[in-house]
Amino acid sequence: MSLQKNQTIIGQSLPNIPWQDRPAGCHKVVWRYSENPIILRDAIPSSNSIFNSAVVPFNGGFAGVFRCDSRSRRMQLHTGFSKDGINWVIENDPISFQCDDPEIGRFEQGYDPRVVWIDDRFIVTWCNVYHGYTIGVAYTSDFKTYYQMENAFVPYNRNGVLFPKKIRNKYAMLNRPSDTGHTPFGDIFYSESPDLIHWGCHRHVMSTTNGWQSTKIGAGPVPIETKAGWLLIYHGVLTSCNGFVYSMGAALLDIDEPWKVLYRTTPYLISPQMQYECVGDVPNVVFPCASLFDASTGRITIYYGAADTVLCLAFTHVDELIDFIKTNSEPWT
Ligand code: BMA
Repeated sequence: MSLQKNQTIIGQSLPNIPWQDRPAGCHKVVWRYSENPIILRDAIPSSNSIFNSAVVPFNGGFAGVFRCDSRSRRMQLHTGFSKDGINWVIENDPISFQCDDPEIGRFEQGYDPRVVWIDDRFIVTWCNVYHGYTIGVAYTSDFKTYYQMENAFVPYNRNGVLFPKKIRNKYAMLNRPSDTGHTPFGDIFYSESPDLIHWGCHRHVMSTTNGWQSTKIGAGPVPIETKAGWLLIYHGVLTSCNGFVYSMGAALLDIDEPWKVLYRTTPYLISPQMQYECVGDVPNVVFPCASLFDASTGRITIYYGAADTVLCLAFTHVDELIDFIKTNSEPWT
């Protein structure tokens, strides 16, 4: 892999991105960290499991919002900090959101967070329980105090993922209309908002297709702006005779009108094959919720939950991934 000056990603440099080169003999476009998992299920005293989580560069190191299911199996969000993006200190107490409206601020459960820097603050979105699953929205500047805003949609909705900048002068969010339970369907939609409160102008983005993405799909990490379009890493689900199987794929979306899909992978990038992905509280789950990138070298590091139990890392290079998406985008035959 080349570490020469790269200009494909439109964004910041991150020279201290957590990174491991592709192992000798590996030909995969996305490869796993050899020391996976990076966070074990009982990393804090209160946790049953720590998995689908979101990280961002912060103060020369990294900060994140972590999904920690407690030992009473309540789904909660916790803050974490790290110097290197690999070794994390996660706070034992869950995030306590400040909210002007007690009706909205009465936290029941929350899971699958995403975090993005937009304009002047970090915005957190997550799957929030409010008479059913919907998308919670909050902001913070220091990962100490979090201010909760209105839920983006009425239930049921999951996988709310903001773009890192306004599109058509509006905040833009990918999301996945859903249902009460272990939803056996789901396409990705795009919605816009002038103020992060009122959402509309909904557009259909992608449907399920075949194989690993035949049951439902959902946006993963915050999309990365590139010269080839928005790079979206997403999860897809297959229903096997043994239950759901969650894998990871990627797509390129039009920069100006991101509901237009330019290319998407027919094969998966990672499917559950390692023991820590196949064995856990929910077997056979690879669920990406965050990525870091270093624009000057094109390196991308993906954070994904494995088997609803632990947190893992995988790596790729933007040019190789874009090339892979473009050349593996043919319809299933
Ligand atoms: C989805 C979400 C994810 C989870 C996955 C597999 O519906 O709840 O948090 O990883 O199911 O259980």
